[in-house]
Amino acid sequence: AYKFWATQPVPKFGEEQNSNEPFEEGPIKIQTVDEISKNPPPLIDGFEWATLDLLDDAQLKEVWELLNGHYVEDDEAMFRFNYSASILKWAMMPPGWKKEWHRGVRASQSKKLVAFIAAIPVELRIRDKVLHASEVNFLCIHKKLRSKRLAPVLIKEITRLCNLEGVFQAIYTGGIVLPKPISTCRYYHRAINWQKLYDVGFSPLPANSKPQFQIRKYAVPERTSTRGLREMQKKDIAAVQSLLTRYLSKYDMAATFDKHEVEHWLLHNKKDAPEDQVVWTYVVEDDHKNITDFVSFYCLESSVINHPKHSNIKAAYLFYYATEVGLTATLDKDALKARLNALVSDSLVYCKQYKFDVYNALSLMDNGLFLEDQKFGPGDGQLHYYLFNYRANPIAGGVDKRNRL
Ligand code: YNC
Ligand code: MG
Repeated sequence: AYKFWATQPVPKFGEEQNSNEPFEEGPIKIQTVDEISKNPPPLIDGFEWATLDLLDDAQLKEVWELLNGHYVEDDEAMFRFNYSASILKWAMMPPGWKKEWHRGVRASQSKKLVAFIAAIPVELRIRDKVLHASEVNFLCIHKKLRSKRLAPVLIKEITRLCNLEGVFQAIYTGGIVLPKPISTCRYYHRAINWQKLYDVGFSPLPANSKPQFQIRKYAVPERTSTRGLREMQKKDIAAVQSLLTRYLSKYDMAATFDKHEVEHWLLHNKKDAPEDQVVWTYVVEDDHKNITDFVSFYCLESSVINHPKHSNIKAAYLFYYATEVGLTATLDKDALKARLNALVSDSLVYCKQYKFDVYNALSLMDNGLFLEDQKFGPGDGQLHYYLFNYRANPIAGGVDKRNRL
């Protein structure tokens, strides 16, 4: 098994397990840029490599079409992620993005896009070391070209393109088990429009319950409760960057964010195109005009496959948050739990106002402190986190990492 992955610089199952002592962390294979091939690996006859220019709306649309028809589905093929064009730009074009890292395969004759893979730069801290790494995502092969060993070729090509830029480590996530997860999270879901989620087969009706009980259970308050809560603005970027950086420092693994990245990931939206909003961020400003907390979520719809009444589920994904309450010299866990519950509960009010059907979150960061209280329930989906070319001790809970895929 794992014919391809056995050839790659990733840990194998069963390795490092004869000792409970933590081991020294670091790269598995050391290379330099001049050892890297200047040419892509060969493709089977009839196909050719292409770099996709996402600034060109026509090419962005081609990527959107491929993903819309062929990207990640649930096990029962009822739902498929439906990334909007604006979320694709947001996810693939953060500060430092490279056109070369948006790589596709076209049919040589028709020029139709049939496969894709993307990477973005990320400064990734693992315990006390910061890696100049990439994050690989949006690996997708047209359904008619599956099981032909094209995925390993795409992975080798994105590796080469990262290596050519001096990047030799990567992080990626997936629902499938590969050698070898550094951490595993579970998806949690908080119904907002329970009736619709029930109609499409996403939410079950528990035995002994009735639809009206479920609808009542998931009712959301009309108004938020945290004093000083307001939409994040440009003037908040420095304060939010400082707060986020201090908050993330308590986790074993987290991306590091400079001010440009904070602006991109939390304040991406264009005022003139509210319908394209991808991320919502709210800050708490105290009486002295200090930013003491923030919470954010992003929008990712899923297509409902073959349903007579509904074609889309509008899902909000809990994204980054931070609070000064979690940063006191002696941590008051009850106070932190109360504060995070208040922030997430208020973000749920906004999710409802913006007509989201469901609020999703992962079992990472401090989410264990509020998931149950906020009526998030565990889903079937797991998300495994992987590092490429870096040996690291397992990370228990509290991985930062965007709640995605
Ligand atoms: C996967 N998701 O195990 P072995 S997540 C990694 N991630 O290899 P074939 C995967 N590897 O087991 P198919 C993978 N899925 O023999 C499969 N594989 O060693 C491995 N689905 O290739 C698999 N998107 O071409 C096996 O398979 C080999 O035709 C089989 O294509 C797979 O974006 C896929 O779920 C997933 O479009 C493309 O099923 C296709 O089935 C598809 O015969 C729907 O491939 C969409 C979907 C995946 C979402 C994601 C993260 C990708 C990470 C890739 C690894 C990056 C490594 C770091 C590189 C940069 C390094 C630097 C620096
Ligand atoms: Mg294939």
